[in-house]
Amino acid sequence: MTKAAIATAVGSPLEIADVDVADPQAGEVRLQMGASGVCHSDLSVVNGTLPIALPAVLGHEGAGTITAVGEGVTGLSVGDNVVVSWVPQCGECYMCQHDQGELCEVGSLASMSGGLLDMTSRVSRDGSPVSVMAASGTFAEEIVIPAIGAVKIEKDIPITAGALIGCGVLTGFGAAVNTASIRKGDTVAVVGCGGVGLNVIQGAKHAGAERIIAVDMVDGKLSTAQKFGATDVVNPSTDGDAVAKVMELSGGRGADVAFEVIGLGPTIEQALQMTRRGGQAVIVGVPKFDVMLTLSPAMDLLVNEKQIRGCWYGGSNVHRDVPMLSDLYRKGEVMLDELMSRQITLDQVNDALDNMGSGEIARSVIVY
Ligand code: PAD
Ligand code: ZN
Repeated sequence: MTKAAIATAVGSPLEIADVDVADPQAGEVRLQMGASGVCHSDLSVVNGTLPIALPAVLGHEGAGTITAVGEGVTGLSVGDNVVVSWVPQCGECYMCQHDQGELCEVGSLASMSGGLLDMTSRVSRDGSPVSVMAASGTFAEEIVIPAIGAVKIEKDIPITAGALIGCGVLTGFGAAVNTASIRKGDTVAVVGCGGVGLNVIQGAKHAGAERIIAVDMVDGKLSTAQKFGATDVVNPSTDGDAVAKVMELSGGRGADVAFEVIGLGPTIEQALQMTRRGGQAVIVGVPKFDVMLTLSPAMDLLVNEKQIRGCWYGGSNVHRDVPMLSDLYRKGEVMLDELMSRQITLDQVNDALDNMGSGEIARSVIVY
């Protein structure tokens, strides 16, 4: 028996329950979870923004230790610490071969299926199957995942830091470093400075951005943003219109790159409006699936030659980027411990979801 946090219906708190986790099949590994961050995408399942098959074990940002390996698994052994990739990446399909591992043809199907690569889950409760979020379901003491979704990290990386790499860091840092084309000296705007947005900020700094304008409705988030590299802050609830403020701070031209890291139609449009002519708007936040945008192809895309880029999982090749981020952490060039505002137990996960918006919390991290 394994304790897990299960979403049973949209709008209901997660149930903490005992589940059975079957042995790993061929190409799978079993993990004793070490830690799991609580990401806004988990909340998006609970509030219905992100539809997945329920009941499901939530959680997709985690790291743990391998306790069993299935048949045919190579390169991973019992005792290894691994980061869980919420898009398993095979390295061999068309997308992986074209440096778009985040869209892996094998892994992304699994990731949306509620199961593993064969689209079935290893988790059951009282004999009935329970789905897992994003081919993982890290809100559980033990999980089974595809081996191609397990990325080994060295033992000097704290397991909590490894967990945070798994979603927020890969996504945010990758949005700035992989998806956007930030040039040295650029001005960027980051709309939404939660767990993912803070990583966009540190990624933009790493990529050479000179001015980083952080936009958020909560002052506490903005002071954290400054610690991660924001040079200017805008709180639209007290400072006025975010677009006007960013225009003013960028000499009337707009940001070279503007990131939306919330997942709302109006703020995505704001990000596009605050992007300079010829610049890029990078959309990271995940809105409801029926949200549509208003934009003028003639003005926005042609006359003003703006680019809109979607960013899934930070455009990350996890097998390349997890070791790269671990190295940067070792060298003190990426902040991971500072992202963890508080450590909680699995039983406190509903509380963490409720407190997501609070100014003090960048990330709550479940430690098992
Ligand atoms: P979070 O809740 O920690 O942060 C969201 C931030 O936005 C908070 O600081 C809010 O205060 C702020 N905010 C909310 N409304 C506004 C507003 N109108 N104007 C300005 N600021 C506002 O979330 P997170 O950082 O964990 O996730 C952010 C989004 O990124 C969310 O939509 C999540 O689902 C998405 C995500 N996308 C991917 C991907 O692959 N694209 C991966 C992981 C998460
Ligand atoms: Zn996430």
